[in-house]
Amino acid sequence: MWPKGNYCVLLFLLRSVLSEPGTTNQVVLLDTTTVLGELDWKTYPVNGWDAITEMDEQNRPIHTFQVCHVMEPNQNNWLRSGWIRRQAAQRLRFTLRDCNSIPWVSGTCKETFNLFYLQSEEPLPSTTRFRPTDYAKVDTIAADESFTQTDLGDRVLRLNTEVREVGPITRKGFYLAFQDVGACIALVSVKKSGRVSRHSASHGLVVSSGGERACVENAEERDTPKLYCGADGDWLVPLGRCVCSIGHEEIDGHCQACKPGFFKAFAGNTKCSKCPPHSSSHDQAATVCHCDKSFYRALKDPSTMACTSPALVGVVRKDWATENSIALSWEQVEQPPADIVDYEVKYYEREQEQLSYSSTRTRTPSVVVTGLRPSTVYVFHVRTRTTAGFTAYSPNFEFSTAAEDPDVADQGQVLVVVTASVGGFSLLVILTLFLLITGRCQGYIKARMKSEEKRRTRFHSGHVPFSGIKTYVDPDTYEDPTQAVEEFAKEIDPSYICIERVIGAGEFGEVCSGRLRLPGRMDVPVAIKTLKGGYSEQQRRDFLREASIMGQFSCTNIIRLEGVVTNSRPVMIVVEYMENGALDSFLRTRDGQFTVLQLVGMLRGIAVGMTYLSDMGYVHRDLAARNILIDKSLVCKVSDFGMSRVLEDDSEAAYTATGGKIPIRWTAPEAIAYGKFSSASDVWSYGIVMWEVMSYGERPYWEMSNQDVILSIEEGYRLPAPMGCPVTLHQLMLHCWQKEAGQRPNFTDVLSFLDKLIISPGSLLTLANDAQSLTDSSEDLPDYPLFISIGDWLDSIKMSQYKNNFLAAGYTTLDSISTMSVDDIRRIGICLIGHQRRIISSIQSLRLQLHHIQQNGFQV
Ligand code: ACK
Repeated sequence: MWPKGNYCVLLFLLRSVLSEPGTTNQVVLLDTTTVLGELDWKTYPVNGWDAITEMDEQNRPIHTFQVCHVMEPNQNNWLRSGWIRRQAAQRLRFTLRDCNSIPWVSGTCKETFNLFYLQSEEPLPSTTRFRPTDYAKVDTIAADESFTQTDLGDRVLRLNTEVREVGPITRKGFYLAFQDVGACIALVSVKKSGRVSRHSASHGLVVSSGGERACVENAEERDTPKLYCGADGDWLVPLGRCVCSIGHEEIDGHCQACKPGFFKAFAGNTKCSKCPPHSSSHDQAATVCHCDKSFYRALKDPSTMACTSPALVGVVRKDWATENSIALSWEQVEQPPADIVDYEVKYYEREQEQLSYSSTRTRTPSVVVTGLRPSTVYVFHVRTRTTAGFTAYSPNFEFSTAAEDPDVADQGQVLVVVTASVGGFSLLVILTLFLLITGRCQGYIKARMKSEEKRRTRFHSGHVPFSGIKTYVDPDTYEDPTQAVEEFAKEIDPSYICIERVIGAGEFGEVCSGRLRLPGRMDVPVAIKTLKGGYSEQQRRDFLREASIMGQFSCTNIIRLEGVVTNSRPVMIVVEYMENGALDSFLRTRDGQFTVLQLVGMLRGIAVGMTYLSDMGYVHRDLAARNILIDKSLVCKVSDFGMSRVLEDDSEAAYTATGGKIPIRWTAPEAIAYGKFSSASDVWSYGIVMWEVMSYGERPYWEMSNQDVILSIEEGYRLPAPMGCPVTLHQLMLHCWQKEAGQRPNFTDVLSFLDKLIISPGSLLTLANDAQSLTDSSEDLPDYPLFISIGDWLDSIKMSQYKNNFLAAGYTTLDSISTMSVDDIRRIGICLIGHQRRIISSIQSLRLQLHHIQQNGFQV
């Protein structure tokens, strides 16, 4: 139970309402304000959610359920409803306390909860065991608005309303289950809405006369009927809507012409945009801004793009090509209007039609582009960066790579053959996939580069061209950061983005899921990060900074940027959608459900992404499982780039003595002490991510304080192997946690080590010795004063139900349990693997703390 007045409580009121067909009457089926007895709701574990009766603002009693375990990490508390007869839709109303308003819970507090359901023909017998895996996820629910204590202090219930459709329900009824993973939520009611009622939505911009409906002047009809839920929980079906035509924007229900100096190139509910630099519009209702004299825009450039001074580049020639690379050169301009800084070469596979492109920079008018596919036509275009800005792109030039040379054995193929003989078919498939994936991260595979180089010498001895490996360009080096966004991120017309639902909350605004519908392309599921209103210019820059970083990367294990919306409100960053969300919470809800090989596969993906980043010269600084996203095929991708400089967004980041904000548990000692961030410090963090993955999302160093973590690391302690972790993986972790940065492996080493493990999975069979594996050279534990009892300890880790198991087996003191192994834990009758894991982790933490106390004395 938490101190009164410090947290919001969770109020739960079940009120079921049925909409009668064709009417707006609602029939109250169940109202907890009138129910005196217990509701048929169950909690798992028993001490997760509490049933409590509260008074509402009119002093009426409400049966409530409460949960707010925001101080402890790794929450997994379930609340299951009674059996609900089948209906069409469920409506949820709740309040959600924001984590920012609870300062000491950084890292543990969440702002979402998960909604699940289970279908059945009839209510399940009361003896049925609750198994989370039986339940299908409906959604992660996040608040549109979160409230602080002050908001709640006035006793007026301010509510968020969320509507979710459950199903399709094919059985007679279902249960709802609410999974709390560490939030402070107040659910106030759940309603059932039974029927779909059809309304024709009048969406503004509509005139009616004699029953006829039409769009206002300069508006046009969009016949994309879309199902959405109205505020009363019923389904509304708009029959069409009107949007302002090109050159017009909506003002007070009318479509008015864009003013001179502004333009609007697409029909839609967006505002007219200011003309891009070096262009202007002199008339009203401009659909495009024309380039000023002596400035040009390439034919295919979008109308949102600035006009630039004339292209400085003439013809681009192909000097030579191998199966994986193409060498290009072009004429240096004789009299550039400003000093040339460098050239940018953009390229993509012709068949891909610019779905994704890569780019590279060179200071000389030549380049060797590597990492290409054999017998493939690529489209290249080049532009020059001068001290006065970029020129326009050259026209497109198409060149093909050479056909594959059958004499030169491909290393990847050799590897696959070896794998097939070693590990059988499934491993072959896994490895082949890995190799394919790896091959798609252009410009970084060292092995390929070597054989590539050999061939290059054969074709072109004596010439030492620019390497062609992309390097990361820090957006902060741009005088005008908007230029970096323009350069690295595609502007998307907001009418192509269909936002479907809120999936979470970021530092700058909500994160939503939706679809990107580019004309002539298949729909792409996307995640949309929004910048909430009222932002300052600095916040807008910080927000978009992430896009200008992400847009430079092209690797299967790095989250892909689809584009940005900067010319209208809200400002958005659109990225690929990752069905399973953040890796840490995903693993926490799937405790013990993957094979070691699957976990290693996840780690390998992260290592591929990090190898790519380090080869690009990019240091992440905040590598942690919470910043890895995982998709439905369990492919892991590195994300969260915006905060590589300032870690304001990361709830784990703490202020250091030097004023920086650092996620202590994940950060290498030299980075904490002197701010010395490097790829080697990223490798340290990678070791921590390995530990998080192998322990299914356990919190590194458990409940130790940041200060104790720093001291323990300084004294040479390292995290012990998680339960069930192969000893080889723990050794790799320890290698990543070498005190001297120079002695740590680099990401290429990590990757090849993991590959070796995958090729010979036998090496994964030897498990580290569970509770005994502290990595210092320590010795027998001394006699400790007993600070707390076994009961207190079990309460603190929410395992109170096992008190009797410990006592009956003779474990009465803390030091008596400190040497227990997982076998001991099983022997005293603790069978659930998640519980064994939690207890063993805590014992390891205790050992670490006890040892620390032995060395430093006990400080109150
Ligand atoms: O664990 P989650 O569901 O995964 O909750 C967080 C939330 O948004 C706030 O960051 C989710 N999220 C962020 N980016 C994506 C993405 N590209 N695809 C799917 N979910 C995402 C994240």
